[in-house]
Amino acid sequence: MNRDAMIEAVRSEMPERRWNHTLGVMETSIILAERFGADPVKAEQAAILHDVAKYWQTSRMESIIRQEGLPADLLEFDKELWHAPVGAFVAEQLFKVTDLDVLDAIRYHTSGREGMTLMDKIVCLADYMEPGRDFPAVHKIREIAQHSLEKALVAGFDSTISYLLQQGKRIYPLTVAARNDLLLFIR
Ligand code: DGI
Ligand code: FE
Ligand code: FE
Ligand code: FE
Repeated sequence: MNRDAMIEAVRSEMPERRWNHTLGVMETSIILAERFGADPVKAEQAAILHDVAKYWQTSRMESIIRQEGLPADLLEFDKELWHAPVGAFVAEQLFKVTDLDVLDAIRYHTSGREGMTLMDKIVCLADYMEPGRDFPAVHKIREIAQHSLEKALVAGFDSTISYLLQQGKRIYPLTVAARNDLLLFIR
């Protein structure tokens, strides 16, 4: 599917506010790809698709997770995590994306993972710091991202983990693994 058709198809899956967020992630992913030496075309494609399943019904996401053999442990954690692996499935099956860098960047954009690729890092960080985002740590994250992708991502995961702790929620192990691994990377 070409870029314009993909944009229209994804846009129709979400309210305007979420589409504006996606536009922000596209713009920021391109900037970060250029800054840190990744392919901006791939980064933009992952950004376009990253939240494609965000507004799918929980039951629809759950069916895909079960039927398609996506990690079943997700079902025991916050539903907010589900749209990322489901989105990668949709990108592959419906949008016919074959590039593993793009698919994995979608799959891990929420949780992160141990051994994040450059593309994983770019899309995950762009999702945290796109211009429409406004949470206490975002200014600091944008500043750190001027020089370090990994340090900025740690700051992002720190803010998510703090929030989850405050809410008394469970933390998905991949998020802890992602943060631990990034801390080794920057030491
Ligand atoms: O889809 P977006 O809103 O653009 O952002 P996202 O895909 O990064 O989703 C973030 C939400 O997921 C955020 O509200 C926190 C929630 N969440 C719940 N459990 C976890 C989690 N995020 C991470 N990284 N790890 C968790 O265990
Ligand atoms: Fe998301
Ligand atoms: Fe995120
Ligand atoms: Fe997002």
